[in-house]
Amino acid sequence: MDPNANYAFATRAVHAGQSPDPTTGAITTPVYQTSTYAQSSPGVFKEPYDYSRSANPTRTALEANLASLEDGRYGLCFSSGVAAMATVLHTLNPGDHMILGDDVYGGSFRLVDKVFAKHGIDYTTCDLTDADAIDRAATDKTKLVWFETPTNPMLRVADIRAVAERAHARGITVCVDNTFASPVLQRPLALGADIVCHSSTKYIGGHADVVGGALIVNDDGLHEKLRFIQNAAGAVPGPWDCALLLRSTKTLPLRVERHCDNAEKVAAFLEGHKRVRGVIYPGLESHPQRELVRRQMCRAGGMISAHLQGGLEDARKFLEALRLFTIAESLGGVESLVEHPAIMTHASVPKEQREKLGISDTLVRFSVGIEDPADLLADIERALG
Ligand code: P1T
Repeated sequence: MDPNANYAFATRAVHAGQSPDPTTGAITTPVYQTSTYAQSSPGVFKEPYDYSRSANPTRTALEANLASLEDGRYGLCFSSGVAAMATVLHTLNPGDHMILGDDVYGGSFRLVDKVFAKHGIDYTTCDLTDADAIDRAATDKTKLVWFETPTNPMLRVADIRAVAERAHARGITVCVDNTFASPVLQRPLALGADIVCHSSTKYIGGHADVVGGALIVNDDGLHEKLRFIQNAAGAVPGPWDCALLLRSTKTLPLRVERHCDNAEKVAAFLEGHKRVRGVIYPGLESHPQRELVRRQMCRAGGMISAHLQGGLEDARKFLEALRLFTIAESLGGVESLVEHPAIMTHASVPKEQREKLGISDTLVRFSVGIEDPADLLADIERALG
């Protein structure tokens, strides 16, 4: 790969961060299964490799690859998505305040509410589909705004550029969790965000076999701070997981296109079904931020939420009756999954907050895989029946 060429996304997905191994010419980046590295004299080593918590060549390749896909300068990889988030939160000091999107993954909310709040980080949750909410929630102590778009599980969409403008006017750092969109569909750094976060467990990994996280930034100072915490707090991924993720990113654009194709069909089918009360999918004309979705995302992604008719028992029966969609937490893999946010992924969000957001007993969330769409539709049709 020519380091000076301006390659397109799909080319960078295959090649960025990776070149034939200098010792053997191996095409695939080796799994550097080592915890440490020989030093020729104390403190003399092949920079930056002195110890694998600080740096490992397989991780270096993945970090460069993800940075390239997010149009960023620096990538940092972690052992999970919440470990990546914790690293950002560690940049805050006791007494600081943060704004948290009101609809985020339950585990992200729990990390702020149950772990960092205890260490003196104050927070306010906000519906950031209205960027002016920043002006209402910010105080002179606010240092960070953290949000997802599209959100988990209500698939609401925030205007990244507008939020970043409001936040930057007050000197607030902006972090976008881009897990649901993936860098194929949306690049938050180009829209003004300072940090992009991923649970690489999801679309980036794509095969339900790795738990991982990533941060991508452009700013040198921010990168240094996060790199310091990555090493000091130590939530790093092992080289095998990095190798699996490097394999996965090569097919990321192909997979995400197919997830979108299939989700469009499933959403349209659900929207026309009498047993479904409402469908939330950013690609439907009925989505309240459809115009913004067109502006900000290439396509609408593979996630769908739907309110079913009836009550909790009807939702439970539907989920149990599905045969291709497996009931499981997580998303973004090649296989279709389905889950019940109120009982599963968002159980740690207080009931009143869930009700306010619309995470009811009849809400189900689909992660549409890359199977044949006719089989997926037949499965849903039969289970609804
Ligand atoms: O599970 P982990 O890799 O730690 O990632 C946490 C996380 C962060 N951000 C978003 C938007 C997420 O959806 C998640 C994890 N979510 C699920 C497991 C789920 O089923 O929603």
